[in-house]
Amino acid sequence: MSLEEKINKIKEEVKNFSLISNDDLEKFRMKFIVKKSEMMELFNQLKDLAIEERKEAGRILNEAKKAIEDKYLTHQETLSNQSVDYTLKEDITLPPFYTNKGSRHPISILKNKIVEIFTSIGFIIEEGPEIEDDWHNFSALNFALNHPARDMQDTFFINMEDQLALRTHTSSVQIRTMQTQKPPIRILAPGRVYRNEAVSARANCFFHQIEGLYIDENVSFADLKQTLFYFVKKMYGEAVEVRFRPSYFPFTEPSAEMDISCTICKGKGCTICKHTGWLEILGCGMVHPNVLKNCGIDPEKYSGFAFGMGLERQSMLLNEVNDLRTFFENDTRFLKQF
Ligand code: 2NL
Repeated sequence: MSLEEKINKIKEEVKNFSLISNDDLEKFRMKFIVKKSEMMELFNQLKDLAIEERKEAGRILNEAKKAIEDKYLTHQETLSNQSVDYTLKEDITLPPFYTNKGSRHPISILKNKIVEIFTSIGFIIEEGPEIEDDWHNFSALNFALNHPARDMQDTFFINMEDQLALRTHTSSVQIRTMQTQKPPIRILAPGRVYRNEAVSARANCFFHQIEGLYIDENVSFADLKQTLFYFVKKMYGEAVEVRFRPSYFPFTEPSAEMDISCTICKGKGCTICKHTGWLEILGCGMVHPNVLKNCGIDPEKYSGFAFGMGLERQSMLLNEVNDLRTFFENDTRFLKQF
């Protein structure tokens, strides 16, 4: 085949090559444009021709090369314009549809922080049923038979025959854990609890608690204090001060309430701390020997500490919320501030 015939053959191929996609464009480039392509190889053959033929053949070859490049560039441009459609179909001057983005509930935020601090020092999360029997909620915890918390006025009973009630604290979770696990036990029990109370700015018929329990050999009140010191410093900052006041719970002996220096006025006195400089944040104590016995743990061998705190109270102090009911109304104008 003469050079001229070869060129004509290529011209025919170029003409019939359909360039629909970017893929086609690349195949076209490989076949006709790159240095090693069939087309470009023809330029090497010019040197085999006689001088007078070489001039004419060179002209035809360059013409073909130009046509190839033109076809390539034209289709490249068309294809690149096709890939994105910039024409506006909507009226962009209209206001957008309003959407309400969800956010974490302030009680969940606080719970997650507390869980994070205690799990980082080896406590494990435990959960249990919200409907409890009398034994797990009261008897095992050393409540006297005539204790007022057992009254209908204070507790929501569901079934009087079986003495089933909505749990009034998450202590029942710890009772269940002590019955089924051997010490050492280090657990944290977060959850919702229920009390038969008139709803007001300071009280609700349900709220959220986190209780903690640590049982092992030789656990002392010093361990209790150090663990809770660690917790409040992580939670409220290194500068926070702590004090313990003697208290009473049926399930701990001795019992104490723990205060921190007021986070708002730094202990100087303000309306939040009622000018005392202190905020009460939790109750605690050494687990009563009767409670250990009730759960099958030998109080001669083991001892432990426990603590409990209400989340709504702490969240109110931290965020200067003055009505507890706002936590349960699910008004997004309130919730999205956290
Ligand atoms: C408070 C006080 C407290 C406990 C909870 C507890 C649990 C078991 C045994 C002994 Cl199984 N104690 N829990 C102990 C002391 C205080 O809560 O003011 N809560 C809101």
